[in-house]
Amino acid sequence: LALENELRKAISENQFELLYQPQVCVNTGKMIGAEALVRWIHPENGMISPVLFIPSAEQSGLIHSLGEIVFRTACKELPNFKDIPRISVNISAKQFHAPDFVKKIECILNECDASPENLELELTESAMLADIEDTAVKMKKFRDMGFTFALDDFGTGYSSLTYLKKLPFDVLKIDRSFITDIIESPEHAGIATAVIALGKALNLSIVGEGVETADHLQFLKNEGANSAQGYYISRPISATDLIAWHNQRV
Ligand code: G
Ligand code: G
Ligand code: MN
Ligand code: NA
Repeated sequence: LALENELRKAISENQFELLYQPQVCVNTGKMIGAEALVRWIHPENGMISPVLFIPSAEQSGLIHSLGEIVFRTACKELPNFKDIPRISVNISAKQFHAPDFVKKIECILNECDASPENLELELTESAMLADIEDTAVKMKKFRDMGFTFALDDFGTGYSSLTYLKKLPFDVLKIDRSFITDIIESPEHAGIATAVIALGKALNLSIVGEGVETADHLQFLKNEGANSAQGYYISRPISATDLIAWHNQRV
């Protein structure tokens, strides 16, 4: 409850900042996009990771206003990223299923004069589990507006193939837990290979997450994945650093 109250205050004072983690094409090394990752800049405790406050935000319902802050911040920073093909924003299940979610997003786009063409929404499997019909209807609305969709953390949830077939995703993100061990574990490598093949069969673009070594990157390239994200490429960085990083690559 102490955390919840602090979080409430943080939301009213907007103590949040977005970092961006670049994603690159495995073949050319060119930047294809970046994922926005929220950080709480606490006045006394400094930077706090979302793993420490997103669960509390979800439980308390504060995720709705926190999610709005995140999306608004990304929209406001978008004009600075004009040469970056796409910025992905994480959306929690609870946030996505709120009855007024589509309307809220439309309002923020208007307010910021932002266009969804370069925006991608990242959903996890838990988001679909809640209500596949609601998910399908909302995804359609967002796609008509110009958003694309990524399925995040693939392999860690229920990984139902029904979701993949029924829901219009553009990108499949292989969870980093599978990438971490590919060199040491033939089983993990096998899973990663199978997931890449599955995604390709469904015409999805495959992003490997948690790429920490040259071997990880080479593996993804050999297996036909499209892009990579991870510390080997770059840690999550500030908006200013992201622009510099992008300019230095092209
Ligand atoms: O970047 P990092 O280690 O800090 O992220 C930890 C977790 O928090 C990841 O699972 C990531 O998807 C999640 N996360 C990061 N930013 C956001 C956000 O803006 N909204 C939501 N719902 N989750 C986020
Ligand atoms: O669940 P999601 O994929 O949104 O989470 C992204 C999280 O993974 C963030 O917390 C980010 O900081 C973290 N991350 C990004 N790249 C790497 C990596 O190469 N290794 C590890 N261990 N974590 C990473
Ligand atoms: Mn993500
Ligand atoms: Na992930």
